Amino acid sequence: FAQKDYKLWLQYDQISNSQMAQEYNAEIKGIVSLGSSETSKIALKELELGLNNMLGNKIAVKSKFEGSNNVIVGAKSNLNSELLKTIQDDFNAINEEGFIIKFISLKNKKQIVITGKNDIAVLYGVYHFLRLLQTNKSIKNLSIADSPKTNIRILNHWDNLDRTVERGYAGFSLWNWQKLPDFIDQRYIDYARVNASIGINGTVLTNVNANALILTPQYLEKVEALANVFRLYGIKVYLTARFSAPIEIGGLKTADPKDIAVANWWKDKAKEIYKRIPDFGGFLVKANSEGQPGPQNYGRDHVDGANMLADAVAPFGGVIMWRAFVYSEHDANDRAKQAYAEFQPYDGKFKDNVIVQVKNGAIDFQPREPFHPLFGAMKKTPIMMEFQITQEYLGFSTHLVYLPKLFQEVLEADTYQAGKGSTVAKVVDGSLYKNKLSGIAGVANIGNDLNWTGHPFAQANWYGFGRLAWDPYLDAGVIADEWLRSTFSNNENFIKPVKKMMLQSRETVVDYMTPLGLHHIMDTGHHYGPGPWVSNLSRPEWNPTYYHKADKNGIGFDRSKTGTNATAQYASQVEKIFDNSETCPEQDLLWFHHVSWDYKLKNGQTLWNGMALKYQEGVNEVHEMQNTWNNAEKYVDEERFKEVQMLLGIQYKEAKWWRDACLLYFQQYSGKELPAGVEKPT
Ligand code: GCW
Repeated sequence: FAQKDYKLWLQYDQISNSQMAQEYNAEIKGIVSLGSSETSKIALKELELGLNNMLGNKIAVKSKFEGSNNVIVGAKSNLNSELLKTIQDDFNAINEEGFIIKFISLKNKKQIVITGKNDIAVLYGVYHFLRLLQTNKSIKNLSIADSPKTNIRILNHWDNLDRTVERGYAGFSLWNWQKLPDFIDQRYIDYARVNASIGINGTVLTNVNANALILTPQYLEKVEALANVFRLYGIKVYLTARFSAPIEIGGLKTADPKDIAVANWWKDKAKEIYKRIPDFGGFLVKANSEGQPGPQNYGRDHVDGANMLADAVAPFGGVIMWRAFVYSEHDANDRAKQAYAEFQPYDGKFKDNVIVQVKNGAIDFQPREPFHPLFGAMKKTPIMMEFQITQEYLGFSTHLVYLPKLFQEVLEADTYQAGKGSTVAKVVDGSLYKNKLSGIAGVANIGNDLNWTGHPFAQANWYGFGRLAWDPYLDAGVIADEWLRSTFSNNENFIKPVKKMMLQSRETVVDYMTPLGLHHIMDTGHHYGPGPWVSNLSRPEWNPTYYHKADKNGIGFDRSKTGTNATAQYASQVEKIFDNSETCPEQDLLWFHHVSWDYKLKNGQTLWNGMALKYQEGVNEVHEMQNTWNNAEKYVDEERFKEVQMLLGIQYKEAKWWRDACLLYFQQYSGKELPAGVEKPT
């Protein structure tokens, strides 16, 4: 029934382009698998499945290299000396997780080798090879050496033990704690497989708003069962550590990180976990943030807390991912400044196996935020990226928004922290300051919905996240192209318009929700739909009015020198640009400046008119998305076509809702008429 939806980007449809089918059939005659591990078997099975389906005939699996044009799959240690000789040098071009795909000549016969330094790397190579076919790329004379640029490529599941998912819009958690450890749902295997196909190598199973129970033996036994499945696909399991766990499940009176009994409790806990899961990845910690317990409850700081946990996992090679998502209602002057103010001074103080996890922007996963000032500003501390794949502030799994565009914008941003070219990508892949640890995390948008992500196009955000975690320099357009071809069709008449729609979709959501640097004006709590008027929440910085600051004079948050001076947290070159409303990119204008309703925009419009026109543009663009999709009907199976069509219908309705609600509300302050071209609210 939901076959197509469920298979995500691993459809392996038969190649319909006859020229390519001919090439592949000529180039691929057999498979020789050299390894014998479980992971090798998985790689072989995948290759058989993919090739048989795509080529439409059964490819011979041989035990020897008989004949030519075999796909020879195996890790370096499995290659015989003759084969190894032909490819030896290529190994210098890859790291531990990298792969080689290469046509070689062996005894005067042409063969295709897929290899790497271990079986997981080979598996990555197999998926890459299959992707080339899925996307109809020529494989003639292939010679590829590719390695992931980051160490930790990880999903953060905000999954609770009762299977609800915080900010999850695709059903319940995949982890069926009640049936684990003995019942291994096929879904766990499929999940691992799909993640391996895009190079994801870690998963945090539990919500950062953590429940300490996960660390009890009853649950660790279940975690172990999942780890046993995921390991074969190169995926390490991590858990969130609730800072007060020593009290809640350990019977101690305190969780003070300087208390010896507390430190020992964590050491014992780590030992217990590693006994079950020798390759356990480590802990992700949200401490002293939004009411979560942390070291500050005991007069200690983030360094004390992180280092104490780091010591516990260090003997086993574990890491601590310590989140910098902190802000306090006691310093409500500017929430955007707080993480930097608190964490930057800790630079150089964390143990080697601590990596600080920073959200892409300083507020919270908005449709657009300028990059977080902490990137590049901690020169002696590895910083990892936290993207949100689930669309908490971007219309849940209901609106079509292609997020790799957002991710790419942030990764390409130049922090100037070590001179021109100090991009965020170079910070997170560790190359800027030569960090040993590097990583990219994505808050997962996955649940037990039949299609995994709720919206069929939200699958592209999972896919794109994985591809960018592997290589933060990839282009969002290339990724969209790959995804569309692997997921739907290689027909150019489909690809061209639908890719264009995807690439535009992020700007579209910005236009109809938060144009020109507006942010956090979603309705409160759930963050769905407009709520710029909300002003009665207990914490001032939770109120949308705190962020837009609309009044008779104008609108926007003055974060320049005349305001909160948040701009000073950036390198001077960036600070200068953001600080002046004339040089500040218009897309961030109201993020950094409070400007009058008559302020002149670059296109000559007044701010009020320009803003109204942007809202209208967003609505128009969604309408265009509907047209594009309707024209794509003949290239798509009925089920997915209808789903997307209905969802776009909702998106259109809600884009208008956003436009009308925001303009009517802001109009009370601007006191101005809507310009020509903007539909009057009904
Ligand atoms: O985005 C906000 C969410 C919270 C979340 C928090 C965080 C897990 O609204 O639901 O809590 O950020 O990232 O810790």
